[in-house]
Amino acid sequence: MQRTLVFLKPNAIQRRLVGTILSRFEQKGLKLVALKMVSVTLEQARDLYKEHIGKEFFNPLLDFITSGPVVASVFEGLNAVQICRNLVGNTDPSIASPGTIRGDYGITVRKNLLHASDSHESALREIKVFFDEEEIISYSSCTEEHL
Ligand code: IDP
Ligand code: MG
Repeated sequence: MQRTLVFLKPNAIQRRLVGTILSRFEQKGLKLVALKMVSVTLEQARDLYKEHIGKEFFNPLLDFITSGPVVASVFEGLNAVQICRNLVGNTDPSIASPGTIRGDYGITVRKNLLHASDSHESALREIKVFFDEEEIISYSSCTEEHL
């Protein structure tokens, strides 16, 4: 089983889309194993997005991510990283396919609603930015035999 970080950006919370967005991952069949609402520190934001240090959108991105509460979650399942990226859609919501979360609810790249890890390695690193190991809950779910 693979785990991935799904992180709802401040505008998803402001727009009251938390339940709507998290339900996409649940309905697909992924298992929620960690969840919390937090105010992201500048250090955490920098750590999460360190691959983008130096790009012109880096500082505005940090300003946005630290502008209000966010919701951080970990979903688990076979191929969870790729499945979540598929559900999230293109980075630019204006070209993301309808049916994806960004395609259905977003307009601009900066305010594209959420983050999902882009590889197994990124997921291992990014989950640690927000969660201690004991905050991630292992449990069996009665739906597993039906997926
Ligand atoms: P991803 O979120 O689809 O993985 P990345 O290329 O990793 O996309 O970029 C990280 C985040 O940085 C994006 O989700 C978006 O919020 C922001 N971003 C990326 N490219 C641009 C841009 O060209 N202008 C403004 N913000 C951008
Ligand atoms: Mg990325």
